[in-house]
Amino acid sequence: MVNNESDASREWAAQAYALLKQKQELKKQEEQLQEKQLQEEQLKEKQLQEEQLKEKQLQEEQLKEKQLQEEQLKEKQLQEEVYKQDFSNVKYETQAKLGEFDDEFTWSAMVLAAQGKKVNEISIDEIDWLSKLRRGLEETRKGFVTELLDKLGDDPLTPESLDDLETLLIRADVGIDSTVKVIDALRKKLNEEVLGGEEGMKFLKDELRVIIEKPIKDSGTNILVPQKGKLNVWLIVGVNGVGKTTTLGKLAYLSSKSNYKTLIAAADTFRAAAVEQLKVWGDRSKVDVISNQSKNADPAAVVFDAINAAKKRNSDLLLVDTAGRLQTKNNLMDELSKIKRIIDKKVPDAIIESLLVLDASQGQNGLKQAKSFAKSANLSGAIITKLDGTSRGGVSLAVSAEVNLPIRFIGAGEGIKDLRPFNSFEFVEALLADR
Ligand SMILES: Nc1nc2c(ncn2[C@@H]2O[C@H](COP(=O)(O)OP(=O)(O)OP(=O)(O)O)[C@@H](O)[C@H]2O)c(=O)[nH]1
Ligand SMILES: [Mg+2]
Repeated sequence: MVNNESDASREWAAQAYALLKQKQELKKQEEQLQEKQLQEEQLKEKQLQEEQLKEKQLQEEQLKEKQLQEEQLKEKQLQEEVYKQDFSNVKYETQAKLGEFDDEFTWSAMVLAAQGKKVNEISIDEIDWLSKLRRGLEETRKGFVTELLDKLGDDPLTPESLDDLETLLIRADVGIDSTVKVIDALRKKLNEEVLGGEEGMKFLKDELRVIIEKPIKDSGTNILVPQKGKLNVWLIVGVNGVGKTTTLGKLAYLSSKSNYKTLIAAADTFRAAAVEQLKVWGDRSKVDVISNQSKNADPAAVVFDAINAAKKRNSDLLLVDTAGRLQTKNNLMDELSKIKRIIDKKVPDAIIESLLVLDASQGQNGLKQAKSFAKSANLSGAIITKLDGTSRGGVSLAVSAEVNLPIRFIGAGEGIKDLRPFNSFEFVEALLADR
């Protein structure tokens, strides 16, 4: 082989090698590019899948939300229906009739006589109410007094019968505080003297009365009535369904019948049928209702309008119906304080009463509501409703003892006259009526 030739071949081989190397490099680059593209595609695919998943989840959530809304709407419609039925059926005849000369009449007359009423001062209305109250508290009595009387009999009280009494009082929702107070007082009395069954019962009644009277005495006002010469504003508050609107209707009747110029503010703008329900009560008691029919009306704005109307008409009493349920409990309290601010601003010398309505049939639950409202709503009194047909009338005592709220009115029925100013003597007598 000549040198020249071999030089040329080396040159050729070197070129070939360089070319091959270049090719290999290119291929490698191409492969890397492909790899990169693949990765990018996979990433895109993944992102797409994730987006689709999210979209799907969102759709599902929206569907759920919609179903929930539909259910809520249905529930609301159903409730409105029930309400409509409720208040179209309410008995509102205002003429009480004289019933039979029976046990009920005798008992009612005796209760009135015990309070110093003369024979010619007794009215059919009073007898009617007392009979209703006694009948209403029958269920509470059944689980409590009847058993108590069986246990006590006519024998003198013993420490053991006090233990029984303690259990019975707690079972009747009287509450721990009041029960302990009563039992302690009885125990102390027993240490001093022998107490027969009858005396024991009298002492028990006295003690229950002391408990229930304490917040009333502390308030300095025996019976709550509008003060003449000023605008009195009574806010009717409480959780949903306890009987606020019904109670307000009965109050409107009581007050207009007692010649107070009365006006109603429909500040429950949360529930659609609330205004309509109030207007029915307004018609019955011949009291005007100030309302704002527009959707999402502001309760404070309704109160604003109502105060203007009350000032113009020189009203004595403005009764304000409020919502029992808002989206949250805080909203409810905020709304109440907003209403109060409006009143303070517009009529600084108005006399404001915040009256908590409690459904007696809710027992200890009602007591819890009272405690939580009392903390945030600056209450001045309580109204106990639905004392008819519940076995938990004893809760009235717990409200007095544990929340220190004066009970101002009690309701025992759905009729317009089934609400009266609270009278502790009559209440305790009715609670322990079998003796
Ligand atoms: N048996 C009985 N039923 C009552 C009494 N007070 C109210 N009710 C009934 O309780 C139900 C609810 O009463 P409302 O006055 O609408 O209650 P509310 O607190 O205004 O309810 P919301 O506005 O939904 O918060 C109605 O069916 C009333 O007739 C009562 O003293 N006795
Ligand atoms: Mg209402």
